[in-house]
Amino acid sequence: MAQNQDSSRENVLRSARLYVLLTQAHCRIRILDAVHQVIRGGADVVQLRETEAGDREILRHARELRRITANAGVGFIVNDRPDIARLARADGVHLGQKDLPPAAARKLLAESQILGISTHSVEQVRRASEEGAEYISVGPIFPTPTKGYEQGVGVEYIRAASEATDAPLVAIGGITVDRIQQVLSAAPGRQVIIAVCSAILGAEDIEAATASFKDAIQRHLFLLGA
Ligand code: 3NM
Repeated sequence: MAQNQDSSRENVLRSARLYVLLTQAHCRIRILDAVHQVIRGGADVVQLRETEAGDREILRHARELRRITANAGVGFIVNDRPDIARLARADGVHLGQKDLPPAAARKLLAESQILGISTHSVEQVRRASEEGAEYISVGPIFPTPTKGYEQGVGVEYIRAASEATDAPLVAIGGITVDRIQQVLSAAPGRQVIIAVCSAILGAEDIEAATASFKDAIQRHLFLLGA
C-alpha cells in the first residue's frame, strides 16, 4: 500500500516539465476544449484554476478534466480546493499562502494525493519544504497581469529556492518561450517545471503555443545533456 502511494505521488511529477494553468478568464474558448489542445501540445500537468465559477461548476469541470487527463496520462491538479481535488480524484491540490494550511488540507486529501505550495520568499520555501510539499512553486519570476503582479522576483529566486529545498520546483509568473533558457539556467541539475497560463491560453493556436514551450524546454535540456 505504502509503495503504491509513493509511486502514484512520484508519477505525477516524474519527468514533468510543462505545467499549464487552465483559467477560463484567460481563455477565449472553453477550458474543457482548450485542454485537448494543451495535451496534444505536450503539457505534462494541467491545473484547474477557476477564479469566477461557482462550486458546482468547478466540481463539474474538475471531474471532466480528471477524465480527459487520465485518458491522456497527464497529471491533474486543482487550485486552492482540497475538497474538490478529493471529490474529483485529482492527482493533488495547489495551495497559496492564504489558502488552508497544508496540514488541514492533507486531512481532506487521500493519502496518494500530492500537495503543491506557492511561495514568494526563501523563508516560505523552507516552510513549505518542512510541511512536506511534493512540489514548491516559486514566483512571480516576471511581472504578470494574470495575477496582478507588477514586479517579478527574478530568476535569482529560483536558484535561492533550489538551495533551500530538495523538492521539485515549479517556476511561475510571466514566463514566455523566450525566457525558458533564462529560467532553466537558474538551477541547473534541478527539476524545474515551467508553469504557464496566459502565454498559452491567450494564444491564437493553443496547441502550437504549448508545443513551442515544450520544444524550447526539451532543446534546453538536450543542450545541457540532461
Ligand atoms: N501564481 P502567467 S504567478 C497563478 O507567483 C500565478 O505564485 C503566481 O500566469 C505566483 O503565466 C501566477 O499568465 C500567474 O503569468 C501565472
